[in-house]
Amino acid sequence: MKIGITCYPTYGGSGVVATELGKALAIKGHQVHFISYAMPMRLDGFLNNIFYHEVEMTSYPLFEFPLYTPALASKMVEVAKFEKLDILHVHYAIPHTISAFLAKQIIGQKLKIITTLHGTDITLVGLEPSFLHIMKFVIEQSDGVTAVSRFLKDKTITNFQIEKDIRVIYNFIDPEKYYRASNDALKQSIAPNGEKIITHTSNFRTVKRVPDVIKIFFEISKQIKSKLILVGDGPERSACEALCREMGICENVKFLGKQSEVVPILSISDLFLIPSQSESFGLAALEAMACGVPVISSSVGGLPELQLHGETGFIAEIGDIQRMAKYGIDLLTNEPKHKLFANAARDRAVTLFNENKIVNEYEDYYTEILSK
Ligand code: GMT
Repeated sequence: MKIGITCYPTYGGSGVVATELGKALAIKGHQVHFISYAMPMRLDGFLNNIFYHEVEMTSYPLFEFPLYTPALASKMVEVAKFEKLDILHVHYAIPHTISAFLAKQIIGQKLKIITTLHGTDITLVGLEPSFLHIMKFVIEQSDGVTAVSRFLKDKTITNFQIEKDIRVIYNFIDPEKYYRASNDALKQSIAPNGEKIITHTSNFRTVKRVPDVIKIFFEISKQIKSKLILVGDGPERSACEALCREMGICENVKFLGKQSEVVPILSISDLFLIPSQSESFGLAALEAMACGVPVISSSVGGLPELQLHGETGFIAEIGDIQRMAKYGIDLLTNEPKHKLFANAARDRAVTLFNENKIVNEYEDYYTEILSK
Protein backbone atom coordinates (compact mmCIF):
# COMPACT_ATOMS: atom_id res chain seq x y z
CA MET A 1 0.00 0.00 0.00
CA LYS A 2 0.97 3.63 -0.42
CA ILE A 3 0.17 5.41 2.82
CA GLY A 4 0.36 9.09 3.72
CA ILE A 5 0.73 9.88 7.42
CA THR A 6 0.17 13.29 8.99
CA CYS A 7 0.96 13.95 12.64
CA TYR A 8 2.42 16.53 14.98
CA PRO A 9 6.17 16.12 14.64
CA THR A 10 6.99 17.14 18.20
CA TYR A 11 7.32 15.15 21.43
CA GLY A 12 3.60 14.29 21.95
CA GLY A 13 2.31 10.73 22.15
CA SER A 14 0.26 11.00 18.95
CA GLY A 15 3.40 11.88 16.98
CA VAL A 16 5.27 8.96 18.54
CA VAL A 17 2.49 6.48 17.68
CA ALA A 18 2.20 7.83 14.11
CA THR A 19 5.95 7.71 13.51
CA GLU A 20 6.48 4.25 14.97
CA LEU A 21 3.49 2.98 12.98
CA GLY A 22 4.91 4.46 9.77
CA LYS A 23 8.32 2.90 10.42
CA ALA A 24 6.80 -0.51 11.14
CA LEU A 25 4.63 -0.35 7.99
CA ALA A 26 7.68 0.59 5.91
CA ILE A 27 9.58 -2.43 7.26
CA LYS A 28 6.64 -4.57 6.15
CA GLY A 29 7.10 -3.26 2.60
CA HIS A 30 4.52 -0.48 2.42
CA GLN A 31 5.51 2.90 1.02
CA VAL A 32 5.02 5.56 3.70
CA HIS A 33 4.90 9.32 3.09
CA PHE A 34 5.01 11.61 6.13
CA ILE A 35 3.43 15.02 5.56
CA SER A 36 3.99 17.62 8.28
CA TYR A 37 5.53 21.03 9.01
CA ALA A 38 8.72 19.47 10.40
CA MET A 39 10.46 16.10 10.39
CA PRO A 40 8.81 13.86 13.03
CA MET A 41 11.09 13.53 16.00
CA ARG A 42 11.75 9.79 15.71
CA LEU A 43 12.25 9.80 11.95
CA ASP A 44 15.95 10.43 11.85
CA GLY A 45 18.36 8.87 9.37
CA PHE A 46 17.66 7.06 6.10
CA LEU A 47 14.87 4.54 6.26
CA ASN A 48 13.86 2.39 3.34
CA ASN A 49 10.31 3.02 2.00
CA ILE A 50 9.92 6.22 4.03
CA PHE A 51 9.58 9.70 2.52
CA TYR A 52 9.10 13.05 4.17
CA HIS A 53 7.21 15.98 2.63
CA GLU A 54 7.40 19.32 4.39
CA VAL A 55 4.44 21.70 4.41
CA GLU A 56 5.75 25.09 3.33
CA MET A 57 4.22 28.05 5.08
CA THR A 58 4.08 31.56 3.63
CA SER A 59 3.70 34.64 5.72
CA TYR A 60 1.92 37.71 4.40
CA PRO A 61 1.06 40.92 6.28
CA LEU A 62 -2.67 40.29 5.83
CA PHE A 63 -2.51 36.88 7.52
CA GLU A 64 -2.59 37.61 11.20
CA PHE A 65 -2.70 33.86 12.00
CA PRO A 66 -0.65 31.15 10.24
CA LEU A 67 -2.78 29.31 7.67
CA TYR A 68 -1.56 25.78 8.30
CA THR A 69 -4.84 23.96 7.52
CA PRO A 70 -5.07 24.95 3.82
CA ALA A 71 -1.28 24.71 3.35
CA LEU A 72 -1.38 21.15 4.72
CA ALA A 73 -4.38 20.29 2.53
CA SER A 74 -2.49 21.52 -0.55
CA LYS A 75 0.55 19.45 0.32
CA MET A 76 -1.69 16.42 0.92
CA VAL A 77 -3.18 16.86 -2.56
CA GLU A 78 0.25 17.17 -4.15
CA VAL A 79 1.62 14.06 -2.41
CA ALA A 80 -1.55 12.00 -2.88
CA LYS A 81 -1.65 12.80 -6.61
CA PHE A 82 1.99 12.35 -7.48
CA GLU A 83 2.75 9.44 -5.18
CA LYS A 84 -0.62 7.80 -5.91
CA LEU A 85 -1.53 7.33 -2.26
CA ASP A 86 -4.18 4.75 -1.37
CA ILE A 87 -4.67 6.02 2.16
CA LEU A 88 -4.11 9.22 4.08
CA HIS A 89 -3.92 8.40 7.80
CA VAL A 90 -4.09 11.48 10.02
CA HIS A 91 -3.24 11.43 13.72
CA TYR A 92 -4.93 13.93 16.06
CA ALA A 93 -8.02 15.39 14.41
CA ILE A 94 -7.31 19.12 14.77
CA PRO A 95 -6.62 20.40 12.16
CA HIS A 96 -5.38 17.31 10.31
CA THR A 97 -8.79 15.77 9.58
CA ILE A 98 -10.03 19.11 8.24
CA SER A 99 -7.08 19.33 5.84
CA ALA A 100 -7.57 15.69 4.81
CA PHE A 101 -11.26 16.33 4.13
CA LEU A 102 -10.34 19.29 1.89
CA ALA A 103 -7.70 17.22 0.10
CA LYS A 104 -10.22 14.47 -0.58
CA GLN A 105 -12.65 16.97 -2.10
CA ILE A 106 -9.95 17.82 -4.63
CA ILE A 107 -8.58 14.30 -5.23
CA GLY A 108 -11.86 12.39 -5.25
CA GLN A 109 -13.30 9.27 -3.60
CA LYS A 110 -10.40 6.98 -4.48
CA LEU A 111 -8.28 8.43 -1.68
CA LYS A 112 -9.35 6.94 1.66
CA ILE A 113 -9.03 9.07 4.78
CA ILE A 114 -8.46 7.48 8.17
CA THR A 115 -8.46 9.57 11.35
CA THR A 116 -6.95 8.34 14.59
CA LEU A 117 -8.28 10.18 17.62
CA HIS A 118 -5.70 10.48 20.37
CA GLY A 119 -6.97 12.49 23.28
CA THR A 120 -7.48 16.18 23.83
CA ASP A 121 -8.65 16.52 20.21
CA ILE A 122 -11.81 14.88 21.59
CA THR A 123 -11.80 15.49 25.33
CA LEU A 124 -10.71 19.14 25.44
CA VAL A 125 -9.79 21.27 22.41
CA GLY A 126 -12.30 19.70 20.03
CA LEU A 127 -15.13 20.66 22.34
CA GLU A 128 -14.41 24.38 22.10
CA PRO A 129 -17.21 26.20 20.27
CA SER A 130 -14.76 27.25 17.55
CA PHE A 131 -14.12 23.58 16.64
CA LEU A 132 -17.18 21.57 17.73
CA HIS A 133 -19.25 21.65 14.53
CA ILE A 134 -16.40 21.24 12.09
CA MET A 135 -14.95 18.38 14.15
CA LYS A 136 -18.20 16.43 14.15
CA PHE A 137 -18.52 16.96 10.40
CA VAL A 138 -15.00 15.93 9.38
CA ILE A 139 -14.88 12.93 11.72
CA GLU A 140 -18.12 11.67 10.13
CA GLN A 141 -16.62 12.30 6.68
CA SER A 142 -13.51 10.18 7.31
CA ASP A 143 -13.65 6.78 5.62
CA GLY A 144 -12.33 5.18 8.80
CA VAL A 145 -11.97 6.36 12.39
CA THR A 146 -9.92 4.77 15.15
CA ALA A 147 -9.58 5.70 18.81
CA VAL A 148 -6.75 4.74 21.15
CA SER A 149 -9.07 3.36 23.86
CA ARG A 150 -12.65 2.27 24.48
CA PHE A 151 -12.94 5.30 26.74
CA LEU A 152 -12.03 7.64 23.86
CA LYS A 153 -14.41 5.88 21.48
CA ASP A 154 -17.29 6.33 23.95
CA LYS A 155 -16.32 9.96 24.58
CA THR A 156 -16.32 10.67 20.84
CA ILE A 157 -19.78 9.19 20.49
CA THR A 158 -21.21 11.14 23.43
CA ASN A 159 -19.35 14.43 22.88
CA PHE A 160 -19.98 14.66 19.14
CA GLN A 161 -22.97 12.31 18.63
CA ILE A 162 -20.93 10.44 16.05
CA GLU A 163 -22.84 7.59 14.44
CA LYS A 164 -19.95 6.27 12.43
CA ASP A 165 -18.31 3.03 13.56
CA ILE A 166 -15.11 3.74 15.50
CA ARG A 167 -12.46 1.04 15.81
CA VAL A 168 -10.42 0.85 19.03
CA ILE A 169 -6.72 0.33 18.28
CA TYR A 170 -4.49 0.75 21.33
CA ASN A 171 -1.08 2.39 21.58
CA PHE A 172 1.87 0.00 21.30
CA ILE A 173 5.54 -0.54 22.13
CA ASP A 174 8.29 -2.59 20.54
CA PRO A 175 9.25 -5.02 23.34
CA GLU A 176 12.72 -5.37 21.85
CA LYS A 177 13.38 -1.66 22.28
CA TYR A 178 11.45 -1.22 25.52
CA TYR A 179 12.88 -3.65 28.07
CA ARG A 180 14.70 -3.42 31.35
CA ALA A 181 18.40 -3.04 30.60
CA SER A 182 20.45 -2.80 33.77
CA ASN A 183 22.57 0.33 34.01
CA ASP A 184 24.44 0.36 37.30
CA ALA A 185 26.42 3.49 36.48
CA LEU A 186 23.27 5.55 35.88
CA LYS A 187 21.57 4.09 38.94
CA GLN A 188 24.61 4.87 41.06
CA SER A 189 24.80 8.46 39.83
CA ILE A 190 21.11 9.15 40.52
CA ALA A 191 20.66 7.13 43.68
CA PRO A 192 24.16 6.75 45.19
CA ASN A 193 22.84 5.53 48.55
CA GLY A 194 20.51 2.87 47.20
CA GLU A 195 17.47 5.16 47.19
CA LYS A 196 14.31 4.00 45.36
CA ILE A 197 13.77 5.74 42.03
CA ILE A 198 10.34 7.12 41.20
CA THR A 199 9.72 8.45 37.69
CA HIS A 200 7.23 10.55 35.77
CA THR A 201 7.42 11.56 32.11
CA SER A 202 5.07 14.05 30.48
CA ASN A 203 4.70 17.35 28.67
CA PHE A 204 4.03 19.19 31.95
CA ARG A 205 0.58 20.36 30.96
CA THR A 206 -2.11 20.98 33.59
CA VAL A 207 -3.94 17.74 32.67
CA LYS A 208 -0.88 15.74 33.77
CA ARG A 209 -1.09 17.05 37.37
CA VAL A 210 2.68 17.09 37.85
CA PRO A 211 2.31 18.91 41.21
CA ASP A 212 0.48 15.77 42.41
CA VAL A 213 3.49 13.71 41.34
CA ILE A 214 5.71 15.88 43.53
CA LYS A 215 3.30 15.69 46.48
CA ILE A 216 2.98 11.89 46.20
CA PHE A 217 6.77 11.64 46.09
CA PHE A 218 7.02 13.92 49.13
CA GLU A 219 4.72 11.58 51.12
CA ILE A 220 6.63 8.48 50.01
CA SER A 221 10.00 10.04 50.76
CA LYS A 222 8.94 10.66 54.38
CA GLN A 223 9.10 6.88 54.86
CA ILE A 224 11.43 5.60 52.14
CA LYS A 225 14.70 7.07 50.95
CA SER A 226 13.92 7.93 47.36
CA LYS A 227 14.64 10.11 44.36
CA LEU A 228 12.17 11.56 41.87
CA ILE A 229 13.04 11.84 38.18
CA LEU A 230 10.90 14.14 36.08
CA VAL A 231 11.34 13.78 32.33
CA GLY A 232 9.87 16.30 29.90
CA ASP A 233 9.11 19.95 29.73
CA GLY A 234 6.12 22.20 29.34
CA PRO A 235 4.03 25.03 30.75
CA GLU A 236 3.90 23.76 34.37
CA ARG A 237 7.60 23.11 34.77
CA SER A 238 8.53 26.39 36.51
CA ALA A 239 5.63 26.04 38.96
CA CYS A 240 6.80 22.49 39.73
CA GLU A 241 10.36 23.63 40.36
CA ALA A 242 9.01 26.33 42.69
CA LEU A 243 6.92 23.70 44.51
CA CYS A 244 10.03 21.55 45.08
CA ARG A 245 11.86 24.58 46.51
CA GLU A 246 8.90 25.35 48.77
CA MET A 247 8.85 21.77 50.03
CA GLY A 248 12.62 21.74 50.50
CA ILE A 249 13.11 18.60 48.39
CA CYS A 250 15.18 19.99 45.52
CA GLU A 251 18.17 17.72 46.13
CA ASN A 252 15.95 14.66 45.74
CA VAL A 253 14.15 15.76 42.58
CA LYS A 254 15.84 15.76 39.18
CA PHE A 255 14.26 17.67 36.29
CA LEU A 256 15.82 16.10 33.21
CA GLY A 257 13.89 18.05 30.56
CA LYS A 258 13.05 16.50 27.18
CA GLN A 259 14.89 13.24 26.58
CA SER A 260 14.98 11.35 23.30
CA GLU A 261 15.84 8.09 25.12
CA VAL A 262 13.68 7.13 28.08
CA VAL A 263 14.57 3.43 28.29
CA PRO A 264 17.77 3.94 30.34
CA ILE A 265 15.79 6.01 32.87
CA LEU A 266 12.83 3.64 33.02
CA SER A 267 15.24 0.73 33.39
CA ILE A 268 16.51 2.03 36.72
CA SER A 269 13.06 3.09 37.97
CA ASP A 270 11.16 1.32 40.76
CA LEU A 271 7.83 3.10 40.33
CA PHE A 272 6.10 5.20 37.67
CA LEU A 273 3.51 7.87 38.59
CA ILE A 274 0.78 9.10 36.24
CA PRO A 275 -1.94 10.87 38.27
CA SER A 276 -3.49 12.62 35.22
CA GLN A 277 -6.72 14.55 35.13
CA SER A 278 -7.37 13.29 31.60
CA GLU A 279 -5.55 10.48 29.77
CA SER A 280 -7.07 8.74 26.80
CA PHE A 281 -4.53 5.91 26.94
CA GLY A 282 -1.22 6.74 28.66
CA LEU A 283 1.61 5.80 26.30
CA ALA A 284 4.18 6.96 28.88
CA ALA A 285 2.82 4.43 31.38
CA LEU A 286 2.88 1.66 28.76
CA GLU A 287 6.56 2.41 28.09
CA ALA A 288 7.24 2.14 31.83
CA MET A 289 5.34 -1.15 32.10
CA ALA A 290 7.34 -2.59 29.19
CA CYS A 291 10.48 -1.76 31.18
CA GLY A 292 9.11 -3.66 34.19
CA VAL A 293 8.05 -0.64 36.21
CA PRO A 294 4.82 -0.88 38.26
CA VAL A 295 2.50 2.08 37.74
CA ILE A 296 0.45 4.16 40.17
CA SER A 297 -2.19 5.99 38.17
CA SER A 298 -5.42 7.90 38.45
CA SER A 299 -8.58 6.15 37.34
CA VAL A 300 -9.32 8.42 34.40
CA GLY A 301 -9.80 7.73 30.70
CA GLY A 302 -8.08 4.73 29.20
CA LEU A 303 -5.71 4.15 32.13
CA PRO A 304 -7.82 1.28 33.57
CA GLU A 305 -7.76 -0.37 30.12
CA LEU A 306 -3.98 -0.18 30.15
CA GLN A 307 -3.11 -1.30 33.62
CA LEU A 308 -4.77 -3.57 36.19
CA HIS A 309 -5.36 -2.47 39.77
CA GLY A 310 -3.55 -4.84 42.14
CA GLU A 311 -1.63 -6.60 39.34
CA THR A 312 0.50 -4.20 37.28
CA GLY A 313 0.19 -1.32 39.74
CA PHE A 314 -2.53 0.56 41.56
CA ILE A 315 -5.30 2.94 40.55
CA ALA A 316 -6.77 5.72 42.70
CA GLU A 317 -9.16 8.64 42.24
CA ILE A 318 -7.79 11.87 40.71
CA GLY A 319 -6.11 13.99 43.37
CA ASP A 320 -6.04 11.27 46.04
CA ILE A 321 -2.41 11.91 46.90
CA GLN A 322 -2.48 10.06 50.23
CA ARG A 323 -3.85 6.88 48.66
CA MET A 324 -1.39 6.96 45.77
CA ALA A 325 1.47 7.48 48.23
CA LYS A 326 0.19 4.58 50.38
CA TYR A 327 0.14 2.31 47.32
CA GLY A 328 3.66 3.42 46.43
CA ILE A 329 4.96 2.73 49.93
CA ASP A 330 3.26 -0.68 49.89
CA LEU A 331 5.09 -1.68 46.70
CA LEU A 332 8.44 -0.15 47.56
CA THR A 333 8.61 -1.87 50.96
CA ASN A 334 7.60 -5.33 49.78
CA GLU A 335 10.27 -6.76 47.48
CA PRO A 336 8.45 -9.97 46.42
CA LYS A 337 5.22 -8.06 45.71
CA HIS A 338 7.15 -5.43 43.74
CA LYS A 339 8.77 -8.15 41.64
CA LEU A 340 5.40 -9.76 40.94
CA PHE A 341 3.92 -6.44 39.84
CA ALA A 342 6.98 -5.57 37.74
CA ASN A 343 6.74 -8.91 35.88
CA ALA A 344 2.98 -8.55 35.41
CA ALA A 345 3.45 -5.04 34.02
CA ARG A 346 6.01 -6.24 31.48
CA ASP A 347 3.89 -9.28 30.54
CA ARG A 348 0.76 -7.21 29.98
CA ALA A 349 2.64 -4.65 27.88
CA VAL A 350 4.27 -7.30 25.73
CA THR A 351 1.16 -9.43 25.28
CA LEU A 352 -1.58 -6.88 24.69
CA PHE A 353 0.23 -3.84 23.37
CA ASN A 354 2.93 -5.43 21.26
CA GLU A 355 3.94 -3.51 18.13
CA ASN A 356 3.50 -6.59 15.89
CA LYS A 357 -0.04 -7.17 17.08
CA ILE A 358 -1.19 -3.55 16.89
CA VAL A 359 0.47 -2.77 13.54
CA ASN A 360 -1.32 -5.82 12.10
CA GLU A 361 -4.58 -4.38 13.43
CA TYR A 362 -3.93 -1.10 11.59
CA GLU A 363 -2.94 -2.98 8.43
CA ASP A 364 -6.13 -5.08 8.53
CA TYR A 365 -8.16 -1.93 9.11
CA TYR A 366 -6.57 -0.27 6.04
CA THR A 367 -7.45 -3.33 3.93
CA GLU A 368 -11.01 -3.26 5.24
CA ILE A 369 -11.45 0.45 4.45
CA LEU A 370 -9.89 0.06 0.99
CA SER A 371 -12.24 -2.78 0.14
CA LYS A 372 -15.36 -0.72 0.96
O1 GMT B 1 -4.24 14.62 23.46
C1 GMT B 1 -3.19 15.08 23.89
O2 GMT B 1 -3.05 15.68 24.94
C2 GMT B 1 -2.00 14.96 23.05
C3 GMT B 1 -1.73 13.59 22.65
C4 GMT B 1 -0.38 13.72 22.08
O3 GMT B 1 -0.30 14.01 20.92
O4 GMT B 1 0.58 13.64 22.82
O5 GMT B 1 -1.72 12.64 23.73
C5 GMT B 1 -2.70 11.66 23.70
O6 GMT B 1 -2.27 10.66 22.81
C6 GMT B 1 -1.42 9.63 23.30
C7 GMT B 1 -1.13 8.67 22.15
O7 GMT B 1 -2.29 8.11 21.66
C8 GMT B 1 -2.08 8.94 24.49
O8 GMT B 1 -1.27 7.88 24.97
C9 GMT B 1 -2.28 9.99 25.59
O9 GMT B 1 -2.96 9.37 26.66
C10 GMT B 1 -3.11 11.14 25.07
N1 GMT B 1 -3.10 12.23 26.08
C11 GMT B 1 -4.21 12.61 26.71
O10 GMT B 1 -5.29 12.08 26.56
C12 GMT B 1 -4.03 13.74 27.67
